[in-house]
Amino acid sequence: MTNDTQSTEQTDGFHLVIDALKLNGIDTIFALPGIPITDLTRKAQAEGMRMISFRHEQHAGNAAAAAGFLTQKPGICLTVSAPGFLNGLTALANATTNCFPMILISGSSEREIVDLQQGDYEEMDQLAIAKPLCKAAYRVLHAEDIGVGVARAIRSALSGRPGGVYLDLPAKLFAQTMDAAAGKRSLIKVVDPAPRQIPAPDSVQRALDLLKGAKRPLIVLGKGAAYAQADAEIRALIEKTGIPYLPMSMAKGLLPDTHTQSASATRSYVLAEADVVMLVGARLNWLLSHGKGKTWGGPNAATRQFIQIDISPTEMDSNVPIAAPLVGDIGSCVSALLAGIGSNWAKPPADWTQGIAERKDKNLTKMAATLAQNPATMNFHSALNVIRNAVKARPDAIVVNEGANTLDFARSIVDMYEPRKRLDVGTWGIMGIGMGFAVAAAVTTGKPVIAIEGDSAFGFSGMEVETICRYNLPVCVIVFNNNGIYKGTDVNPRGGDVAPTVFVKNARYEMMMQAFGGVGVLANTPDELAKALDQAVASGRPTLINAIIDETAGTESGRITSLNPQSSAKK
Ligand code: ADP
Ligand code: TPW
Ligand code: MG
Repeated sequence: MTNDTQSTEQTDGFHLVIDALKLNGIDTIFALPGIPITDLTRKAQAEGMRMISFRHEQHAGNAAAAAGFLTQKPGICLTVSAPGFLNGLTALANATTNCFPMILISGSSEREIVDLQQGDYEEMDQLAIAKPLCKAAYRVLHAEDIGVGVARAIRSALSGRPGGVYLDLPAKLFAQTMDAAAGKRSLIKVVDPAPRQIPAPDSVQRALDLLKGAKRPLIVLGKGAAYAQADAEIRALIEKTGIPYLPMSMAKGLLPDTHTQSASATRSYVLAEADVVMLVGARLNWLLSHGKGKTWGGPNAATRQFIQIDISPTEMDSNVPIAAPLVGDIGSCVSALLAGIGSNWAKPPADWTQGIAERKDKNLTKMAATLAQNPATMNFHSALNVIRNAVKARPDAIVVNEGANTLDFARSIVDMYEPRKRLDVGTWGIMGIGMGFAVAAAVTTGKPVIAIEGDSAFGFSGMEVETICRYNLPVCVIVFNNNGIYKGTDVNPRGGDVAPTVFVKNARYEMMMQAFGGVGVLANTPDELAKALDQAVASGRPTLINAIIDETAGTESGRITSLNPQSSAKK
C-alpha cells in the first residue's frame, strides 16, 4: 500500500521543539496558551512534559525564573505573541537582572507581514524588543534549525553569568514538516552547558594573602553562592577560616542562620568595621550601598580591601576597586581557596570575633523580647514570630517573600536553615514575584511553600491562587493585611477618594482561596495564625491565611525609606 515517499515518517515544528527540550532534560513548561502555541502546550503535555498553565504570563515567567534558580536548568516560559510576550518580558528582564537562567519562548506573527508593518494579528518585532532586556535573543525560521535554536538558548542561559534568553518562534514554524530521522539528527544535546571556570592560581594566592593578613575579615554570601550549589565547600570555607559571614537575602540558609559565625544580627557593625571583605556571588550594588559611604564607614573605610569571587570578570571594580578579583565559578574558586588554606589557618583575632558575638547577643536578646510581645492587634513581629517557629519546625519548607515591611521584617526575623529555601524580590525589589515563585517552588521541589506576602505585593499575582488550587499545590499564602502599601492610615487631605497607598479596609483575602476550593482562614491572633499555618503545612492543601496586621505598624518603604526623593516645595 505504501510507496517510499509515503512511508517516510515525518515530524513537525511542534514536535521538534518538544523533543529538543526533552533531549536537554527539560521536563516542565510554565505557559499561557493561545495562538500560535495552544497546540504546543497540548502536545507537550501529551508527550509527558509537566505543563503548568497560568492566568497571566508574568507569573508563568516568574515561575520559570525561580525554577531556573532552584534547579540550574533554564526555566521555560511559553507565551503567545505581542501582548503575551510583553507580559512575560518583565519576568525575563527580572531573571536577567537576578542572574537566574530562564528561556522565554514566544510565538510570533508572520515575519513578512511584521517586517512590512502590514498589521498582522498581534504584530510586533519581538526579537528586537527582547534583545536589550535579556542576555541573548534568537529566532528560528526553519524546522531544521529548532535544535540549534534551543541549544543556543540553553547554553546562553546557563553559561558564565546565568540569565534570561528569548527564543522567538514564528507561527509558521510549528506546522513545517521534515523527515523524522533528519529531524532527530538535527537536535543537539548540550554538553556541559555551564563548564567549570577554574580561577588562575595567582589570583587564588593573591586572595589568600589578603585574607591571611586581615585583622577584621568578613565574608559576604550572595544569591550567586546559593545558585552555585557549592554548599559543602562554602560551609567548609567559613568554618575552617573562622571568618564571620553575612548572607544576603537569598543566601540565607546556605549555612543555618543560627550559625555562631553569622553576623546578620550585627550587620551594620561588621560592614562598617571590616578591613578585608570577601564577596562570594554578591554584587556591590545598591543592596550593599555600592561598597562605600556611611554603611561602609568606620576606621577602616580608607584602607578596606575587597576580594570578589564572581564568574563575570567585568563585575570587578564596578563600584569600588577590587584588590583581589577571583574570576571563576564559585565551586572551583572556593575549592581552590580551601586547598590553599590547609589545616592550620589562623582564626581571625579574638577582639573581632568576640566584639561581634557580644553585639550579636545583645541584639538577639532585644529581638527575642520584641518577638515575645503579644499586642492586641498583631504587628509584623508577633505574626512573623509564628512563621519563624513554623520554619524552624519545617526547615525544608520554601519561603517566598515580598512586600515592603512584610519583606524587611520577615528577612530579619524568619531564620532559614537550608540552602535555596528563600525566594524573594531580589535585585530590583520587584513586587509580583509571589505566586509565580510559589508555584515554581512547589512544582520543582514538592516541598511545602510558605509565601509571606504584603497585601499590596499579593495583589500583583493574586489571581494565581486559582493556579495553586488547580494543581493542588502545597502552598500556604499568608497575606499581611495592613490595609495598604506600607501602612493603611494615609488620608487624602482633600477628602473624596482615599489616599493612593490605602486599600479597602478589612479586605477578606482568604475568600479568594475559598473561591477555588482551597482553604481560607482569617487570623486575628498569633494562635489563630499558628493553627492555620500548622494545618496548611501538615495537609499540603492550598491555603490562604489573611493575617490582620496593625495598620499603623509599618514605615514608608520599610527599611529603604531614605531612597524616596524629598520634595523641597512648601506644598
Ligand atoms: P545578592 O543580591 O545576593 O547580593 P547578586 O545577584 O548581586 O547577589 O550577585 C550574584 C552574583 O553571582 C552575580 O554577579 C553573578 O555573576 C554571580 N554568579 C552567579 N552564579 C555564579 C557561579 N556559579 N559562580 C560564580 N559566580 C556566580
Ligand atoms: C513592580 C513599589 C515597593 S513595596 C510595595 C510597592 C508597591 C508594596 C508594599 O506594600 P505591601 O507591604 O506589600 O502591602 P507592607 O507590609 O509594607 O504594607 N511595582 C513594582 N515593584 C515595586 N517594588 C513597586 C511597584 C513597591
Ligand atoms: Mg501592606
